[in-house]
Amino acid sequence: MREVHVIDSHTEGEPTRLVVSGAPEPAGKNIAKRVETFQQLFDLHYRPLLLEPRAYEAVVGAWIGDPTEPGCLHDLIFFNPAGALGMCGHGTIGLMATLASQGLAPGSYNLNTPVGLVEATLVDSHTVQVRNVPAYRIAKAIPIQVPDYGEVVGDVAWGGNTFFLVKDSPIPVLSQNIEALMAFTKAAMKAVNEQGYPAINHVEVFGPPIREDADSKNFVLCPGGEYDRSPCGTGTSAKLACLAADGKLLPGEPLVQESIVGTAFRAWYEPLGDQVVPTIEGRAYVTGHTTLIFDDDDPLSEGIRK
Ligand code: PYC
Repeated sequence: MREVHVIDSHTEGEPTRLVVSGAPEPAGKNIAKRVETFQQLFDLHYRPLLLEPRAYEAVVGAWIGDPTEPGCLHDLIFFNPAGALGMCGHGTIGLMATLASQGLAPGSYNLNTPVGLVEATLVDSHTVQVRNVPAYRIAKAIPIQVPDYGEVVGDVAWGGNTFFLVKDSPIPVLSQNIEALMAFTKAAMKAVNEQGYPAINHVEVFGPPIREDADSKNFVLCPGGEYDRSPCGTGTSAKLACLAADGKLLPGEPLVQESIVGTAFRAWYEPLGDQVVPTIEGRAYVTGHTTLIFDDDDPLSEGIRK
């Protein structure tokens, strides 16, 4: 029997599961090597932590280890049921709030992720600002033919993961439309991957906000086939890059991005040549300390595979 200890949190509604002990360490002398080892361990040791019956597919996992870069608090690998992620904004906020609950003092800390260093500032025990890796637009207003929906136009941008940001959603971005938004964004993901952009692993659509303090409401489809309950930190970073490239948002000007469940991130950017350095602010709360049990006799110890 194996036991894995995790601490769960949610960031503006989106869950993060931090692995505390019981899973083998992804060894490596740098973060790229660690990701290679992680991919070998993923199917047996990390994927089951996110699947039913021990979790559900919206959960994002976080592994932390000793830093292989000087000046960093930790090496950090995020993963969802499809594999390792480049970066995860809500997950970084969840991680920092979890570490705060374990005694980490307010302040700024560097974290070494597979896509570069990010700086996370613990403002108080729940509020975290993440200064992300530089974000940039890759392509503007590309037309994609989406079966059953027709032509859809969107930007392609990097914000720590690669996003297709759809301009006019054929489905209104409202919580009562989640099923229809799932169907549309899955079709758009398949179409955009097949029509020249295989690296895109998130699709983001926008609509008018419902909250009075927000500028926009979004819905984000993630690689595991689930949607982000938070406004998505890397997706908000990709959006900042597009707004900056279009001259629609000035450096330092705040953007309040509402999520599909009505929570929000505040975000702004600093210019860096033709890229931007985004900062995302949100709140996270610890929801549980759990010991997951993997009984040798359990036919579902690897989780329910779809
Ligand atoms: O907040 O960057 C994010 C994120 C990516 C996938 C789920 N959340």
